[in-house]
Amino acid sequence: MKQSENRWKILAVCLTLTAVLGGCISSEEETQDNEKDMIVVGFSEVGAESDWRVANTESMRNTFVEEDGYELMFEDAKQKQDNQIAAIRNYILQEVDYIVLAPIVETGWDEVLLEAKEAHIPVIVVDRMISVADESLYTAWVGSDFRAEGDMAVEWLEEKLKEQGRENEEIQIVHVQGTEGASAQLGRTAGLEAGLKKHSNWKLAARVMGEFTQAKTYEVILDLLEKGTEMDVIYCENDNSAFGAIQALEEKGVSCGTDGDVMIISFDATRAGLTYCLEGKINLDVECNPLHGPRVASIIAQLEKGEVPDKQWFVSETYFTKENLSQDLIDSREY
Ligand code: GYE
Repeated sequence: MKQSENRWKILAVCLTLTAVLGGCISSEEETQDNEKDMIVVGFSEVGAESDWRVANTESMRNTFVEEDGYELMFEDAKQKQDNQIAAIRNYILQEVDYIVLAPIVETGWDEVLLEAKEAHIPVIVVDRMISVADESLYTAWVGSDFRAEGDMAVEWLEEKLKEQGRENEEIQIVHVQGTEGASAQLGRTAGLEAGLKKHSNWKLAARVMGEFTQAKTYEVILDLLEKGTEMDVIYCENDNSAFGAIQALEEKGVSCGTDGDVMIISFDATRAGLTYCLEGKINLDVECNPLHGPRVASIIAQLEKGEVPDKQWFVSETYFTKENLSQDLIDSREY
């Protein structure tokens, strides 16, 4: 090979190497830039106790996707506050950009949220509320007005009993409570309490813990039926509780719903709940919207722009009975 040819070959190799290395460096820079641009969200979810919860988790997972510039870290707390506290501490260590907390109960958050505040990580609370001495420990909250939901149910019952000419009759109410200390339990319970206070003929036949699950409610209602507890109404604090109550009633041959002996009041209005409602097994299903993903994303978008989001954002809701439902409506709903 001639010397000049050799020189060209060496030059060509050098140029190729430079291009490849240059490419490597620039793609590494790009990756770093991408990582920098990604918004990292650490979400601590309550668990998977109900259809509502599953829809809530899906809403978060579908919103905080890579294509939209998010990295989502997800922890299922399996109904234990200690797990949520550990998850938050982990998110702080990982230096996430935002912490999203769906708290199991309202109290017990001050210490860990102070740690998040000291790490300058905004905390967005979803669904249930928190009760903290210093409101600056969280940036914003979005969820439902659970007391208003309870009031809606009570107003409906008042009207229904009037319509049936039973407004002065003694009405035996079984109250199935959700997870103790959760806002959804506290608000819905407060609504019923007010109804019981207002109507001296409304009697609390029993108050039992259903923990927002079908299995637990089935168990406690079965037990009440076996004891011979009288019941005209079962006030279930969510759809899955209503499913458990209906399961127990059916097993014992007690009819319920629009043409039955026991009225079923429920909350959530998930597709499964509304299907029971359309079938006439649930008399009333008060809506509780779990689709918080896009709402949290819009709070984050505001924060990214340096804006101050509203401290509290109540989602507006309605209620369903067999009369205002159709299969088309159920099919058109997202959860
Ligand atoms: O009603 C229930 C879920 O906090 C609003 O939690 C939520 C409640 C919902 O397990 O189904």
